[in-house]
Amino acid sequence: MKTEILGELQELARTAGYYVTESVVQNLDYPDPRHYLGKGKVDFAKRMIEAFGVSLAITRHELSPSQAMNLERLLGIHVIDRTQLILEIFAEHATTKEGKLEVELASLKYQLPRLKGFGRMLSQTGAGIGTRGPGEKKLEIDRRQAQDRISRLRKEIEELAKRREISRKKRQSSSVPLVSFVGYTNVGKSSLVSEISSEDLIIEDKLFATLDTRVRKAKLPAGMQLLVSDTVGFIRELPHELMESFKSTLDEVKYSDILVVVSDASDMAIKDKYSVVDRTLREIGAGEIRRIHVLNKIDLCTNERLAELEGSFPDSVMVSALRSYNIEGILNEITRKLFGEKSRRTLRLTPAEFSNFMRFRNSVEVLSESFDRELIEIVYLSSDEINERLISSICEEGRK
Ligand SMILES: Nc1nc2c(ncn2[C@@H]2O[C@H](COP(=O)(O)OP(=O)(O)OP(=O)(O)O)[C@@H](O)[C@H]2O)c(=O)[nH]1
Ligand SMILES: [Mg+2]
Repeated sequence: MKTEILGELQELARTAGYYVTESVVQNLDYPDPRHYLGKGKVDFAKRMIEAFGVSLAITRHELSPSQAMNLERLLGIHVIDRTQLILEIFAEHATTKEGKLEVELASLKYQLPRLKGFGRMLSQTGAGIGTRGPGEKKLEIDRRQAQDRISRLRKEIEELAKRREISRKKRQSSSVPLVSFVGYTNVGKSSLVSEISSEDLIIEDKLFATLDTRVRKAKLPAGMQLLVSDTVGFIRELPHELMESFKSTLDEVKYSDILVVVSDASDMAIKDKYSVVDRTLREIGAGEIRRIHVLNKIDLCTNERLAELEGSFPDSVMVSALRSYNIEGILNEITRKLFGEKSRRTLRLTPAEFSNFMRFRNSVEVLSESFDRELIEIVYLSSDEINERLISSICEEGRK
């Protein structure tokens, strides 16, 4: 587990554009409260830094302001923690206005308590000048500015979220089902969504290539329309500042009809990562939504590995986005979940309700229509899922 987390940290560093030379592992139950590393490891790290000409150290745990300061002083190079590294990646990858605002907010929330440490350091240097050192003044301005900016960002994000809520409601009242692709970062979600929706997405061998949830149109083999959304990848121990911010972008997920949970079949840590995804889904209120589990990247697996996976994840669809292998397997499973097990139903509708019903004609199978005085009697086949949407849409229209 330890080496795996370290491996992931290296991947994150690589994604942020750093070249990783060395890792220093310390076997302590807790990081040293003052310097993060114990004395022996500090000396060891210093030797590494000199030998390899290292210019940046990244720590696996979040550092307190004083730990960061002390460690920087001891090592003589710039030190950042995993949270800062992830924030850096998010800042670089955010493309939409909302994404950019969310990252800025998360980063200010991270910095705010740390401005105190910074201020203390500055006021110490200015301690001889007067009761209020120049550092302290700077600190107050910094902190006030940061707080102002945070409240302005929150307002702007709220506005954007309202707009998104309106378009989501519009979409919900239409008959087209929404399927969200979710999963650990770098498993191939965007690759699969672009296979299905034939729209090009950002696909990179980097963590968090996708930060913004966007909805695209797709079609099932039987001709039914579908909306698919590609989402930000999950990661263990996502800094809470970011989790808070990205909960709103993940709102889409909560309103999906089906979740396609994607795993990387070639990843030995697949089970741990699946638990992280499962936990995150529950945290964002999407734990109850029906799932299809997809094992992607099977082109990288041996037959033994595939047999083993079949045992551990018996109901999964095995695919390779890279080789366009078995994409139809996902589509068939979506069709079965959405439209399978159809039952015969009868409704008597007013003309207005009937025109609303007709918006669902791609998702149901109409058997007969007959007129009975003012009403239209319609007999049709549909799944429970679609029927529920249909009825609530008709009722909602009726209330307007
Ligand atoms: N070998 C192999 N590589 C794949 C497959 N699918 C995706 N990849 C590669 O995996 C990497 C990540 O793919 P993405 O589609 O960006 O993954 P993602 O889950 O959207 O990643 P994030 O948005 O960063 O969370 C890219 O280098 C892809 O080319 C596959 O089936 N086989
Ligand atoms: Mg992606």
